[in-house]
Amino acid sequence: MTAFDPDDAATPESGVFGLNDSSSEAGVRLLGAPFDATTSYRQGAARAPQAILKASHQVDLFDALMASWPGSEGRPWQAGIALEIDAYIANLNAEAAPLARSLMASDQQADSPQKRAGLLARVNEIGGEVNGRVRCWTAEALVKGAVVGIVGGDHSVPFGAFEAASAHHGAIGILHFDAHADLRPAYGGLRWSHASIFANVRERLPQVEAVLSVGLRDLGQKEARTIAESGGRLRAIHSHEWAAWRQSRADLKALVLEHIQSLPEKIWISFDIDGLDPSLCPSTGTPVPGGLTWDEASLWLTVLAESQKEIVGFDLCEVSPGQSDGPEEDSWDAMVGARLLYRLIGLALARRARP
Ligand SMILES: [Mn+2]
Repeated sequence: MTAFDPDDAATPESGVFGLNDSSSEAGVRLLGAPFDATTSYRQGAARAPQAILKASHQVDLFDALMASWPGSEGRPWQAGIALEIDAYIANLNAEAAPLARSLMASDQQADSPQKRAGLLARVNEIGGEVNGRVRCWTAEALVKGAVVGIVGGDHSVPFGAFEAASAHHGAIGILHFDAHADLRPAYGGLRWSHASIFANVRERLPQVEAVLSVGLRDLGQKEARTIAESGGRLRAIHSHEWAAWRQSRADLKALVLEHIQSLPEKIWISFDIDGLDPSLCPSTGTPVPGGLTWDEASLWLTVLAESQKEIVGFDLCEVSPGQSDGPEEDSWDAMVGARLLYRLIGLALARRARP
């Protein structure tokens, strides 16, 4: 058998990034959570883990940007990377998605309150079950010393990972890229909605000492007030503020560093792909104009890599391969997602917990 050549083309049957690492040996463990029942506009994120797996075969395993990061050699694949797509969560999604659809589509006057309450209770129960699966998986991977990442799914899925990471590490901060603040309590009655994940963090996870949300540009009035009244626990860099810095030719790197330095020493990165410009994620569930360019997102990751912060894990959510994505068709959204995923992995490896 010949040695693995990272410059070779990936074989179609190979694992994520063309590797064939088993979960038990891989230094980096990824959980694919194919769940998008709580998306409020268009679905598709449940197909992201599979689409990103396929697109990852096109990613070059050497990354010159990452080669310049301290603690990284630009070759994250050497640590071993394994992606496990949770079939049980896929089954939960198959049950919950039509229930959530009918809740959102139904005529609130025509449907009996009992019927709605029953549907809602079941969808909320399933959301709780997804959280439990993700929490247990993450806790186990952390105990084994692996670098952990969650591949959504919609932005409801990483809540269990936040729980596990904060239980394992104590105080953490979350660096959150998103067009949305996700601070709506029980959006549409859905307690574990993708629009509610940081409302749930705020209420239920006191160990999360700070959340910095970057790229916000679609925000409810109450969400803005929640941020303003959080006493600095919730922070935001709105897309228009970022654009103003960009236009004024401010030193973006210095501004990014200043914000990162103000976060706790241990950081989880929660990346909703719609934080990026929609040209990079045209099929995502709730696209909004504005946002970060690819190179600006890479600047954030570079400053983090150069900082002294520890990255305790990450998630990548709301990538949607799009409606037209047939088995033969490649997805641009998934291609962007796979490349971002590789950089998140490289960052977490460079800034991982030191024993
Ligand atoms: Mn979003």
